[in-house]
Amino acid sequence: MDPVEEAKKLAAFAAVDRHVSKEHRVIGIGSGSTVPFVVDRIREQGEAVNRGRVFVPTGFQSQQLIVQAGLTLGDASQYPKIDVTIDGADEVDAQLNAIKGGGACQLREKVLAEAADTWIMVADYRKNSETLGESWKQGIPIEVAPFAYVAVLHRLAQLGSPTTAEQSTAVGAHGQVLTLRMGKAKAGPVVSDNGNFIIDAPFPREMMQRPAELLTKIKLLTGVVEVGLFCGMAKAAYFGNADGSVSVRQ
Ligand code: ABF
Repeated sequence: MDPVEEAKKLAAFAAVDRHVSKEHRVIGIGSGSTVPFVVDRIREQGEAVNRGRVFVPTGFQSQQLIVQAGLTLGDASQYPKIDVTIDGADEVDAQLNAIKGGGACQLREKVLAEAADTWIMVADYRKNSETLGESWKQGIPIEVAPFAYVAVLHRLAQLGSPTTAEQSTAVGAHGQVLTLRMGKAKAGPVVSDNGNFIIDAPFPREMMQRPAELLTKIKLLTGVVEVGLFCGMAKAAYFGNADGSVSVRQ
């Protein structure tokens, strides 16, 4: 197996082994390419245990995963309280703050993170950072109401998100600029599972060092539905390493 895939698997297996026990009845399943390993490991706990469980997805991809694994699908509207949710991340810092939403699922991911007694992140070693914005360079994913996207872009620029490559490089934002996320063929914007658009907003390095402050500022902009900054929410993050070990941050 490719070393990065192996690292994802190690993290997912370790997190399930430590945090998903027989008593857990309602389980949140996150999005991304690490989460299939979470579902694999949960299946390995056996049919008898899984028969009494309900699995709540963070989006269409995880819904498919749950169905294909033969597990029972639930909906967030039925389960405001979840025992444990396990999800991926785009980047995690030393204080367990995270950037999420590279897959445009951050709204449902945050609802399931907040609903969970225990919220755990799983990722490969590339996501393990000291400060947010070191390895995830495209900016903070922000879900916005389509009607308001131009107004929100304007307000994000006023907040300090760079709009030119020169400005971006000067503030330590890797030359990335404030962008409305477009689909692969660039024929139109990416649309989330909730019918909204996604803006990717890089910020100066010094603002990224205080993610909770930045989250509050962005969240207050009218038209913003949810921000892909998850601050102070996780009980632990599991990182699979290239040498076959797992690092746990808690
Ligand atoms: C979701 O999937 C996200 O919030 C994040 O964007 C992504 C992580 O994916 P992967 O596990 O593929 O790195 O959890």
